[in-house]
Amino acid sequence: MAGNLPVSTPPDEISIVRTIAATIPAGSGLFLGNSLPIRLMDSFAEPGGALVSVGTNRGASGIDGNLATAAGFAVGLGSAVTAVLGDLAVLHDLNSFALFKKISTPLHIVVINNFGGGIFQLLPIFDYKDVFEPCFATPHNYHFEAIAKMFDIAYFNPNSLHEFAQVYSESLSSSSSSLIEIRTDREKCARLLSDLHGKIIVSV
Ligand SMILES: Cc1ncc(C[n+]2csc(CCOP(=O)(O)OP(=O)(O)O)c2C)c(N)n1
Ligand SMILES: [Mg+2]
Repeated sequence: MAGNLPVSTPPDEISIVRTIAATIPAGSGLFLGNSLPIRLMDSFAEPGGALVSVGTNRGASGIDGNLATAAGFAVGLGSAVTAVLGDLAVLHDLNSFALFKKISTPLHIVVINNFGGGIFQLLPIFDYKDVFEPCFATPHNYHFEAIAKMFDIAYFNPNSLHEFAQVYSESLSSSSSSLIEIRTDREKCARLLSDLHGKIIVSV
């Protein structure tokens, strides 16, 4: 599932996308939100997985309209879609959850909630904590359970990679949409990425 990469509890973001890549069924759709989700999937999904249709939307600015696009992607595809999105991208498009009851194909939304913009930790500004947190990470304390309840969507909050794999597989077998929120530690993700990059040996 997560290959030889370190697996932690709560799950790290790399292992989450690798689990999705290893589990998603052939013929379904994979919608990748902007920021880290699309980059982590591109960098770390193991090759040789099921053949799926992949959708994205660069957006007007980037993280806008990702949920609405995932819903349109599912309608166009006519089959179940797994959408992997960051918390800020989901917060930016909350009203689009209203679409999910209106479409006949299920959408399984996996929200990687690292409580802010994790991608910015890959920039040199990360070293300047006083400006980094308020101006770049834009942290928050929001969870998504009440949103799922408001829009009548099944909600899951797995705490380990094992639990996530189980919940995700169960959701895939359901004909209803689901919202799976995984709370992660964005500093840990940044450290993990930096460790992995440090281990890459380029030979020419
Ligand atoms: C509409 C819009 N607002 C702001 C930005 C700037 N921006 C780019 S990535 C990002 C952070 C996204 O956070 P999240 O969706 O939680 O993903 P993460 O970086 O944590 O993976 C922001 C705010 C943008 N691209 N589009
Ligand atoms: Mg985030």
